[in-house]
Amino acid sequence: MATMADFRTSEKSWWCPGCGDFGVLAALQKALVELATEPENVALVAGIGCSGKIGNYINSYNLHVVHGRSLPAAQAVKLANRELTVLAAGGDGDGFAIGMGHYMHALRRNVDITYVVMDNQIYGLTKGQTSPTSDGGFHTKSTPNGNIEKSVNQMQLAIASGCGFVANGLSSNQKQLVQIIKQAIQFPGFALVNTYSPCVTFNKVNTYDFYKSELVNVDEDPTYDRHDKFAAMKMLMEHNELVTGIIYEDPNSTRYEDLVKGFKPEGIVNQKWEVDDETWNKVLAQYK
Ligand SMILES: Cc1ncc(C[n+]2csc(CCOP(=O)(O)OP(=O)(O)O)c2C)c(N)n1
Ligand code: SF4
Ligand SMILES: [Mg+2]
Repeated sequence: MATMADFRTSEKSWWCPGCGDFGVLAALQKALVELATEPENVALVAGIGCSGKIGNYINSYNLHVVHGRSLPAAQAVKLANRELTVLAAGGDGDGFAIGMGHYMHALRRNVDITYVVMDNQIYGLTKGQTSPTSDGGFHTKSTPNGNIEKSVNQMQLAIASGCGFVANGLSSNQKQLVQIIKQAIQFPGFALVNTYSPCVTFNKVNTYDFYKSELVNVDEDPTYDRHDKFAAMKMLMEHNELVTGIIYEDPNSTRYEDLVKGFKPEGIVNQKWEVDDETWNKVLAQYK
């Protein structure tokens, strides 16, 4: 059985000391170990950003794609080989600025992948610009007079768009984040694991201390019903998305894969071709 060491690489880390992404990486590796997953059965598709470098540090299949395109690539990988555990990962800019169009449609499509977002409410890699999840009034190089745009509420958006698993973790709360990621991977359909993953270099407002004092943990509330969509939306709206835990889970999720007529249970890579040479050559001839 694979250990934590099996999921590590020898790549030197790019991340600043104290970056929240270290915690997300460790939780992801631990979740994969605890689920008895082997590195050769995992495919991680990462976008561009400090967060997108996570794929360099996990020993698995790793696709580092163009900015904002982790979701289309990850869905394609899953449809081609459904035996793989497919993860997509990236930052708030990657997912909710340039990648927003793909986010919306992946949510409602419900292919069985897990999307791990490292939300630091800023563009870290490009040295500190306002992102779609930055708070109003936030001062950065790109908004020197304070952010005047409203922020994206990615978890409410996910629920409203039909996503069946919506969770949020804090990168420093390993115990909770490992549990969340494990359940997300086991969920039959698209699972959003948002994380607050502080950028210690460029965001001096949304710090570890800020999140620790502001976050409400639904996992600690025995009266909270994660299957109640209205309660989930209310919770997120009331607390301005500063909520951790498994916020919404659809007990009746049906995967995209299960609805495609004629879609075979085994991945394309393991299917036998049922086309004879003559037919195949005729098809090819059309493209000459
Ligand atoms: C098409 C394209 N546009 C812009 C960029 C520049 N760029 C690289 S990363 C990034 C934003 C990163 O922010 P985020 O996704 O929040 O990741 P973080 O670095 O904060 O983890 C931008 C705008 C790019 N690489 N490609
Ligand atoms: S710049 Fe921010 S997000 Fe990027 S590695 Fe450093 S602390 Fe992390
Ligand atoms: Mg960011």
